[in-house]
Amino acid sequence: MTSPSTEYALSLLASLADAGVRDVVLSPGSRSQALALAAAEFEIAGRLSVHVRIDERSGGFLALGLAAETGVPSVVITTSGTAVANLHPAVLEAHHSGVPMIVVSADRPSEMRGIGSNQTTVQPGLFASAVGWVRDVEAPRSGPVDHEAVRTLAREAVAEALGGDSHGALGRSRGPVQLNVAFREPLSSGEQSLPAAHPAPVEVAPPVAPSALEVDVDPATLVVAGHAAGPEAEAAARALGAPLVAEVSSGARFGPHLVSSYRALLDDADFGGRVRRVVVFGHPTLSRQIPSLLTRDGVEVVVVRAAGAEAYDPGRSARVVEAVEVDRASSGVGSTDDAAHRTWVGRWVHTGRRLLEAEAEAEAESEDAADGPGADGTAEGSAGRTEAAEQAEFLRREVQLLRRPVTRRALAEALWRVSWPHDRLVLGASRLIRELDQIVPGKKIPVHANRGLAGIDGTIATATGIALASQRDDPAAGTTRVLVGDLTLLHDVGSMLLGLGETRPRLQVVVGNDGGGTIFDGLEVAATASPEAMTRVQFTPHEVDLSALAVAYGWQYVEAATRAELDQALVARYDGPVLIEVPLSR
Ligand SMILES: Cc1ncc(C[n+]2csc(CCOP(=O)(O)OP(=O)(O)O)c2C)c(N)n1
Ligand SMILES: [Mg+2]
Repeated sequence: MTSPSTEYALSLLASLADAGVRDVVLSPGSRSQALALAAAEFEIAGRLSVHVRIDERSGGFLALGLAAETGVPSVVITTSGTAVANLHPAVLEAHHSGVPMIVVSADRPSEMRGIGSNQTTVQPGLFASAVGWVRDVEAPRSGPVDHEAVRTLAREAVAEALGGDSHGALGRSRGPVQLNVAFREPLSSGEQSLPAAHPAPVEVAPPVAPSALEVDVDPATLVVAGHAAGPEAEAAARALGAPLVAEVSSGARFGPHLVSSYRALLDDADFGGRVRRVVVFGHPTLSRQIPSLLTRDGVEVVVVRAAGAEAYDPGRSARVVEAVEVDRASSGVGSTDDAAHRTWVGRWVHTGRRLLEAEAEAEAESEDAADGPGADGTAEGSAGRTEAAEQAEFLRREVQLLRRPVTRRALAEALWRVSWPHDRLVLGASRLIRELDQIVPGKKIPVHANRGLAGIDGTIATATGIALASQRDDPAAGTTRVLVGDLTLLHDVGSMLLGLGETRPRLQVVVGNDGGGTIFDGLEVAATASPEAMTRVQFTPHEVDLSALAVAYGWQYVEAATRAELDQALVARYDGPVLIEVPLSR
């Protein structure tokens, strides 16, 4: 005889799978045993992928990464008590970045709540406004389970996570939802008979004609593509004849209107100072120049509603719209091909490019100087040298370059250079994502970053989810590389734990190790505060042996101290995940 708990769990997972769910992440626990054991059976039957993690915090971010890659809500199952609360960081990130996720939290039945029962707290509502939909399901009782009711509930959960209502219309942002399910003893039974599959994926489509704002091509307009803006931003910039400022994780960092070195240009009265209108896509978070431009008097702001709970509107004055449609006809100048528009865009693009080249040259020169006299081959002058001598000199210089220690700039460039559209790049919060944002040229690479709340938590788990989903779903998928600082790695080091039987991701974790959080060295207060205090409470130094961590978790480990070693490490073939440590100076 199967228990009501197991019957219910089987019905729920069958319904979720039928509704389109593909990934279930779970952690061990007693109250949730019926769900976990049922999930294992569905995996054997090939109807769900199951991922097991000991730490729910890792599990939550893994679910986030899986959903970010697939676009399909992932399910994360926990037992009762603090286990549920460990999902909170991932749930918040999913809420703010608009990633669909279904939390299924197992709970005590109502008669055991509020009386100090072991491992029992108030679970419905635990995530407050971060979940758009919460249901508290009474413990299943003996007698046949009402499959139709369970199916309706599961479909509603999936639709709500996808931002739709039960009629399939897109009503609000995608994000996390919570299904709290009580279970009474017996908590499960070993016997499992799976309901037949009736696949009918829930589809949530935007309204047929999204209400679009018509904008004409004047006045002087800039398109800003923040995180996850997508290719629409690039298309809009071209249609408007506007320069495009696209953050590195925007998904819009390409095309003829892309502007390099945008921070310097936005600070310049001749460029940023002339902007009269900004059209924002996605969620910009990486510079102070963008919010400052959007809050300036005399700048009209149009925000195209992005994924995530809140529209980005730093000046609280933006026109928030579903989409923009460019109206060329109503423009006084008639077309974006006219000279005025070509000049406006051309100046931004060319000046940005020149600035970037100048910065790169300045950095190369200062490194040459650091290498000592004669290092750049110019000290003796080249006149009168034989061809052979010149060639030898050239080779010597190349070798010297490759032996140089890795700078943040070199690290950012190397990572961007080796990544291609079939790869995935995941960027942790802090300095290194900003380094890439400042220097890398346009290229169509799928870049992910948890920019909803820009936490340094859960980055390894998120990247693992992206790697696992991409290598399963896309036969041509390449390597997932995640770039993190040392504190970001250490914060989520528990996510390196892959239990026996778990799929090992094709993942390179590249850690720029500068011994602490160097981003805080750039705080204004660092100029006046006591250096000891700054080091102790902000930089937070450590001397963790990262190679030993890799060994402990059964990962491969490579130290890449020079540029040659880094280039090699990034393109080498590994069997499973690898930790690539790049020493950086503070
Ligand atoms: C969960 C969380 N805690 C704290 C912070 C604040 N924070 C931002 S960056 C950072 C330091 C990151 O250091 P590291 O990863 O070594 O990068 P670095 O700046 O040294 O390159 C901290 C603690 C945060 N963003 N998220
Ligand atoms: Mg650091």
